[in-house]
Order: sequence, then structure tokens, then C-alpha cells
Amino acid sequence: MKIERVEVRELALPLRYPFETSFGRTTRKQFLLVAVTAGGVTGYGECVADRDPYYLPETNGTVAHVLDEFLIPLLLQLEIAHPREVWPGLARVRGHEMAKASLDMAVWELWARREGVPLRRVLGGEKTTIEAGVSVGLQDDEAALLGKVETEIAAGYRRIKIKIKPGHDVGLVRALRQRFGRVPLMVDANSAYTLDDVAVLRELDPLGLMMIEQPLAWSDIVDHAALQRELRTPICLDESIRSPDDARHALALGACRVINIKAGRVGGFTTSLAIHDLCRSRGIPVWCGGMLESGIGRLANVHLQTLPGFSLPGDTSASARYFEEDLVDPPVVVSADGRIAVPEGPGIGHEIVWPRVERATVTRRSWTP
Ligand code: OSB
Ligand code: MG
Repeated sequence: MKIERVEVRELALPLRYPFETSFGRTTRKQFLLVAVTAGGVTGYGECVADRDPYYLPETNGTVAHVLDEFLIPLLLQLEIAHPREVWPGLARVRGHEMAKASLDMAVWELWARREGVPLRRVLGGEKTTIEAGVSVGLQDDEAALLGKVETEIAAGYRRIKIKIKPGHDVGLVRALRQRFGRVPLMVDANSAYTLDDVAVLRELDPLGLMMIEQPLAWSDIVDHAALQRELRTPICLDESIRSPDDARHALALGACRVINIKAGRVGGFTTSLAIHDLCRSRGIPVWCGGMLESGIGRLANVHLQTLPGFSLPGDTSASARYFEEDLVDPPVVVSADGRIAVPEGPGIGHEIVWPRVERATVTRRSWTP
């Protein structure tokens, strides 16, 4: 298979509510949507980069540059017998995992459409429903957080994650425990702490958290290994794992006991499968993170977590928590018992609503060989 056309659109979608983490506040989802065409069939990949480099170094601007100058020209030269060949085919470009992922994921999605099967089938996933968890952003005060969490528990979510940062951590978790008892609960710091904060992080230890996600620096695994030795609560790495090698190194050092896999962060599906398989062989649970994706990326995440190693609920929640109108129809919905049905149609399996994509499109460019 030769790719005949690549199109990259930049989209902007308003969020229903701002989403706040330790690194900033997002009010509008701004992202790149990649379309790749071969043999008259088109597949789609949603890039997880944002406008700013506050989560990880890549931005929409760096992704657009690297796609245009380097990755798309490479992709258009490849003779692709299977989507797993895309990742090695782009290996000459170092780093830029979000940019590579957008192409890799689009080619996998194209492949599923060509075969007429749901994306999960080409990825090797067997589940027909997945367990939904939810990520609750930083709120203005404790009462607002308690209210949000109450809503999400009532909606059926099987695991609650809250964002924390210094000064907004132990007290919030204690208040949640007091109000909601033993609900499956975890926290995500998005790299807001250092080893100087070990005393505060130790105070979280008796609170029965499922895990503490990415407490220390985005580029670190050595300090996380030191911290993990100080805590009974498992550390989960997100930002620090950007490749299968990162995962191997982190496990070798004992830097974490759980890994959050976001295909868009680690270079796409091929590398996600490699991290999944590595973790599975070591008895390390993985779960699927999210990046406030539109329905296109959200459904890609749904299919990925049908693989057996995704043994914990992830961050894939309902479209309606983020968007007034999602780009897919039907939107992603969560059942009263906290599950998402995996679509049965080809590729991501829900229709893309093109008039909505057009309205959200800010810029658009295409390439042919
Ligand atoms: O760290 O998992 C994260 C959102 C944006 C950037 C980073 C993260 C998140 C989330 C939200 O936690 C997950 C989601 O609902 O998509
Ligand atoms: Mg995270």
C-alpha cells in the first residue's frame, strides 16, 4: 500500500468547561487532525499536541513543521505492507512522538477501514465493552470538587482521578475519603512536585489511593524510582513514558508500578502495543489516558483499551463532559454501570460529522507524492 494523499487540518473546539491541571487551564481544544488516503479509503488520526508546550515539549506548531518538512515526505515514500511498518519507517526522525503518532494512528485506522473491521480487531483487542474512569480537573475550591466528584460517581464512572498540585492535595483527598468512603480514587500531579516534597507525598500513602500519577518531573525516571521506594502507593508514569525504551528503563529502575498509555504520546499504536506487551509480560497493569480528545481520538482510545493488559479503568469519559457537539455521531456515551460499548463498524466505528469538522477547521493543507 502506498499513501496517496495526506491532509492536515487544524481545528478549534470550545470546551463546555475549562479543564485545569497543575500546568495550566484549557478552555478551547485546539488540535491537528490527520487524514491519510490509499486506494480511495481514508483513515483518521487525532494529534494530542496542544497550542502550548506545558504538558510535553511538542506543540501544534512543532507537529505541523515536522509533519510538513520531514514525516509526511517519508510516509509518502513508504511501501506499507502493514501499519506496524509506519513507526520504523519514520525512525530517522528522532523524538516528535505526537507528530509520528498522528500518522501512525491514521494509517492503522485506514487499515481497519480497508479490511472493513473495527479498529480493535486490527490492534488485536477482544473486549466489546471497556470500563470508564474519569479525570476531574482542579476546581476553585473543595466544595466545587466534592460536587463534581459526586456527579461523576452518580454517572457510574468506575474510577475517579483528581488533579493535584502543591497546596491542593492531601486535604482534598481526605475530604473525598470522608465524603465518599472507599471509592476507587487516584491523583495526577502532572509533574508538579520534586523530591523535596516527599513528606507531603508520604501523607497521601495512608489514604488508599490506587496510584499517584506523574508526581515528579516530566523527563525523570531516577527520582521517581527513589520516590517509589518511599511509598506503598503505586506510582503511575504518564509524561515520563514516551517510548517502549522509556517503559523498559522505568521498569528496570522500579520508577513505577503502573503505566498510563496514551497512543498519541508514545508514537502511536505500534509503540503502544509494544509497551502493552512489555508490561503484560512483567505483570504491570496499564490503562489508557486521555488528552481531552474529540470523538475521533476518543474512539481510537476506546479501541486501544480492548487489549487484555488494559486491566484498569482509563480516562476515557463521555463526549458530553467536554463538548456541546462532538465531531462524531453518535457521541461517546457511558452506561449507568460505567462502561463504554466498543463500536462494531469499520475503523473508529462512528460517523464523522463533516459539517461540524468544517466549522471547527482553522487551517487545512494537503500533500500528494
Ligand atoms: O495528565 O492525563 C493527563 C488532560 C490534558 C493533559 C494531560 C492529562 C489530561 C487528563 C484528562 O487528565 C484526561 C481526559 O479526560 O481526556
Ligand atoms: Mg496524566
